[in-house]
Amino acid sequence: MNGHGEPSAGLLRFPVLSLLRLNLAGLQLLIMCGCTQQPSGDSGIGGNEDANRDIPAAVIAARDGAKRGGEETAPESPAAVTAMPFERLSAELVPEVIPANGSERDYSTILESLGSGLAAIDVDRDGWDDLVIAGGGDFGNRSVLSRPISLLRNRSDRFDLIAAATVLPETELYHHGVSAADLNSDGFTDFVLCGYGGAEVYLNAGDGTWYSAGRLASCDGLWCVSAASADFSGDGAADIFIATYVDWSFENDPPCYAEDGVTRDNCSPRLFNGQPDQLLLSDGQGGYRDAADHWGVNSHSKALGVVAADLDLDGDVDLYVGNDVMTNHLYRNEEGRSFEDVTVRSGAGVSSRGTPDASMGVDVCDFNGDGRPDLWSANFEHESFAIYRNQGDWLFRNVSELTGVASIPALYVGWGTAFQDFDRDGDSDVVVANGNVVKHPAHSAVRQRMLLLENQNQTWFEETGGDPRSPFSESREGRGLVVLDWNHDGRADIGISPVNTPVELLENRCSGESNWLSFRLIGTAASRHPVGAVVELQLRKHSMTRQVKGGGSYASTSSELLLFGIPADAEVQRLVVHWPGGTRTEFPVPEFNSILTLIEGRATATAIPD
Ligand SMILES: [Ca+2]
Ligand SMILES: [Ca+2]
Ligand SMILES: [Ca+2]
Ligand SMILES: [Ca+2]
Repeated sequence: MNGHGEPSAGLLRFPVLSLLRLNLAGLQLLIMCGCTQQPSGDSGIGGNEDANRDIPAAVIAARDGAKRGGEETAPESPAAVTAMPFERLSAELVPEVIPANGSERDYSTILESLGSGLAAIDVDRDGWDDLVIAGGGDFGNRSVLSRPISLLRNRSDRFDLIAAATVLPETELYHHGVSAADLNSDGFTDFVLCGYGGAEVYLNAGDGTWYSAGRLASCDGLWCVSAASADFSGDGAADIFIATYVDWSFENDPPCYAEDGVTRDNCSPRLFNGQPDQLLLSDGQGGYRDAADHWGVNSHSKALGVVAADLDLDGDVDLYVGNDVMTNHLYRNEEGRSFEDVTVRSGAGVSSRGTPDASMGVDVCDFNGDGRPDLWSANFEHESFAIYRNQGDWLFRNVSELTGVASIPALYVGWGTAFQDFDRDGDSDVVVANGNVVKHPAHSAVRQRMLLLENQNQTWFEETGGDPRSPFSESREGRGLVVLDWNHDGRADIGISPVNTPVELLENRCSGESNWLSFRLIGTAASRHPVGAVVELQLRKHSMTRQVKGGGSYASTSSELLLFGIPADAEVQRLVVHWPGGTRTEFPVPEFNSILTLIEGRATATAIPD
């Protein structure tokens, strides 16, 4: 603790403060390159006034406000940017899988409002990310039923639908979340299935099949939605945090109505009590110890999304939990012994008005390139999506207005979401899948379009939709969302699992001269899937960082690969990984446009074959 100043440099695993000495004045924008305007990477940070010529005036205003150090003022919206070209893969390439919620049974329960997610998992380690898709659920006679999980195997040029019964045991859960992680550190990715009434662990047998390791006992009877796995205790074994929702059941199912007062509709979570979130600490032998009470994360909140990452870069993994209609929670890991609830003093729990938002999907990313991980929350209609800039020392400033995020029309109910540099200009953009929670909304649509917000100069987010040919212009009941590079072209693609319509793979077709690097990290002293590890690419005048995260999005898990877009004129001078626990490994600078495995303590990187 050192007051409200900068974090103690001695605690940090890499020199954030040096990264903070960024002068945003020099970010240049080059010509249109097929996706959007491309700022230069390496010449960009620290430049001259000529560089201002092509920068939208509003961005300069925001930047100059920040430079003055006085009260920042929100810039006006810059001119519209070119939509990024994404194409939905055809049904020939992505066989039909339809997650469902049972809404056609007309029970109109709140259970129907959540939908379900998916995970990008390389199930058999052939190098290609596959898709594990939650099936959702159905209703019997005032009873809750499961639907099967689906697997789409990536054959490098198409996906094949694998019959679920041939690769994994059936679940009895009406389920939402697929939270992927290597839970037993054998190199093959496992997952936790979160559902109404519990959470079930599926372990990967290593041959493309899974077996059930049973339900997590402490979650029995709870409505589990999302999970995040990471080594919270620092003993090398992957632990699990489970986000739980409310106490609805058919015995606690008050009738709710649409605005006309007559038509039945799904109830609001405000009518129900929140349930206690769960923390399971691994004993390294396949067993788990309930630690939610002792670690101080047993909040009876109405949690939907969770992301685990090292937010203060001190070597342990912290937690951000998105709660519906309640304050979000931010937990600081106290050296692997417990969590401290720093929500109130951090400012990361509420809107810019100080009110709780209805948060669904959450993510972490250093959007402004200062080296510190920032927070993102996709919220409800009549609220703003929220971006919280990490100021250091566990202070997070809500900069939704300052970054243009608050300018997005407040019509959207946001769920699955992820940061990623989709246009490979060196900064992280953000995508959100949207859809309503009720069947008869009064002021907005049931089906909603997705939002792709392009990061401009690490200062401002501009919505890039609007092209009627884009899959982003189509409306869906959006829920689950993952990012993966399905075809290894270095362009980050998007997988989505809407409610009651087919899963889609949106392929990124951005063109341009930029380069890319993609990394899979393997811990040795740190846990094998090293959540909290930071890859740092040092360019001539600044660094780019990406962190391995646990959980994130909504009920979904994106690819474990960290994909960097690298502007065409950028030159990578060093590649350093900062591992959880505080060690670092420097690797030789790799050839551009490759996928590499980086192992803690080894000096060489290994190419992942394609
Ligand atoms: Ca495993
Ligand atoms: Ca930490
Ligand atoms: Ca970008
Ligand atoms: Ca791609």
